Amino acid sequence: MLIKKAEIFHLQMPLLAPFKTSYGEMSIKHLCIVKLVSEDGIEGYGELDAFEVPWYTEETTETASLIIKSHLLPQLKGVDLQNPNQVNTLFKVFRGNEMAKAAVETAIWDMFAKASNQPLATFLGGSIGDIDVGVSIGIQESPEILVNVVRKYVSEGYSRVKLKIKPGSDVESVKQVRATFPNLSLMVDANSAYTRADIETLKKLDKYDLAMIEQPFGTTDFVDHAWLQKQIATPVCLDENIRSLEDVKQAFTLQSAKAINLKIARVGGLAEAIKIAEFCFENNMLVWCGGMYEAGIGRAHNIALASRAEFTFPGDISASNRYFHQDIIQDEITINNGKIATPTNIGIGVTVDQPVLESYCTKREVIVLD
Ligand code: OSB
Ligand code: MG
Repeated sequence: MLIKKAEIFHLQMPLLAPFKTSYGEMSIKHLCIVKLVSEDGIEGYGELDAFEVPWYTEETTETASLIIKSHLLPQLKGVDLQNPNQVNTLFKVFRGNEMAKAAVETAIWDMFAKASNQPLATFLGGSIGDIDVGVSIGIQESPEILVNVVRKYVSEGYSRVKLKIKPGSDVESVKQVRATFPNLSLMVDANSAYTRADIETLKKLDKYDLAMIEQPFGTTDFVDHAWLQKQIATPVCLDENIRSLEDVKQAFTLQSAKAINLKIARVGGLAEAIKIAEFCFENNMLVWCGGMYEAGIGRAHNIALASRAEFTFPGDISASNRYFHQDIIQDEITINNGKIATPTNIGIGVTVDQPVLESYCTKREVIVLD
């Protein structure tokens, strides 16, 4: 498969409600849609899920789109791809920039799935059926407001709830949510807001039967996370730390975590994500699909990945109506009994709504590879 043309759509999509984490608040999601076209006219779509501000990882929408244009697309010029796994290897000559790599690599998986006339889910080794999904809830003004927000999502059918926490907005919130929903599958995500000095708070959180505590400590730390995991029964889950299979092996060997939040964008694409899922499964680490406030293309890639058998814990994958007034795909993704159905059409299985895409578009670039 020879890639002949790329289009990058730069989008700004206002969120229905601002999302607050220990890093700060986001009210507009900046993203890019990467459309690739092969010599034979096959089209593939990928989503660049960096953010406007580099607080989650170093990349931003702007830096990543520059890397795509200046380095990743030129690397594909004249290469007759035989297999989508080749892309990960071709991009390994460039360090980091995982989100930029994933945006292009996922589009190529879409093209290969279409070329083989299969839905992406089965092409990736998953299956057509229903996947379990949960919701990630930002930091709220008070525990009482939080309880009401949780109630709304539980009534919509989400089968697991993740609460964002930070120092000062943690134990009391969890206590009240747990008291109101004694049987809810509940977890917390600190986005790296704690240190060893907070051990007493973390031990208090350990008492609320949480499914896991995500990324309490530093984004490159494996040692302190291992120190914490020895003292609490709640599984530690790593998110920001995990950029490759090597990072997962490090976490496993040092016993820094029992669970991995796997995001396609954070590990440079689907080939690396599948290797990580396989490693976790073989080594009894829980692996589940994380989210990046994706629009419809990124969500479709997540659904396809999460349809693999390793994914037994509900992913941070939401319905179309969760983040935006209107999504960029024609297909409506809905939650039924805590589940989302895998699309059955070939490739990512969803269709871009071009007028809606253009309504969010602030810049469009066309790159011809010849
Ligand atoms: O830490 O998992 C995270 C969103 C943006 C950046 C980081 C994270 C998140 C989420 C939201 O938790 C997950 C989602 O609903 O897409
Ligand atoms: Mg997280």
